[in-house]
Amino acid sequence: MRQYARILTGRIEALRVDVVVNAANRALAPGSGVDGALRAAAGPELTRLTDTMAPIAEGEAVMTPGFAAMARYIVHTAAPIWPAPGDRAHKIAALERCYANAIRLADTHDAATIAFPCIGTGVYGWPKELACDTALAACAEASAQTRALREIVFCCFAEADAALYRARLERFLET
Ligand code: AR6
Repeated sequence: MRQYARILTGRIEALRVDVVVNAANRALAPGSGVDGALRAAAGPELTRLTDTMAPIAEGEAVMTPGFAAMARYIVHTAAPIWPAPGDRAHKIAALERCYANAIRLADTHDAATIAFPCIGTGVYGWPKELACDTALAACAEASAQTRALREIVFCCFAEADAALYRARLERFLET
């Protein structure tokens, strides 16, 4: 995945990429964090459309246009809520599907670049290390089967999150 991965610190709604991924909820209802920022950037047409697409399953990914946002498309996916009751392995598998399904969907729309936030690590309460390991493993596996995709951006809100991704990506590539 070395040729694919770029780690940066910043706001995901400011990135000019083919696809940005939204850390949504299953109801695709307007929220805070990444979701609030992307909806503000895209404008009201986005929520009018997502209202017709909900609900989605945990780990499912659905695509909309970016509307007024910088990105061409927005992929909406919902992580499990980490502190909610439920099996740990099932939650990890669902977070893996968030990444894998987003990559597959982007690739089938000929996207060359996709940007992910640290899905699940805000309102949904995932431990950052576990969420990072899950993201990297899922993206490495899914990106081995893509046709159009050239770059995966891990867009971290905080510099500490970017440092975590950099350290883990290095270790991940050594194994
Ligand atoms: N750009 C990049 N990263 C951001 C931004 C931004 N503009 N804003 C926050 N982050 P969250 P979740 C980081 O809560 O945990 C919403 O209300 C943030 O610091 O956006 O999957 C939805 O509607 C954190 O590291 O997503 C759902 O109900 C990461 O992005 C629920 O929250 C994810 O934080 C989803 O929770």
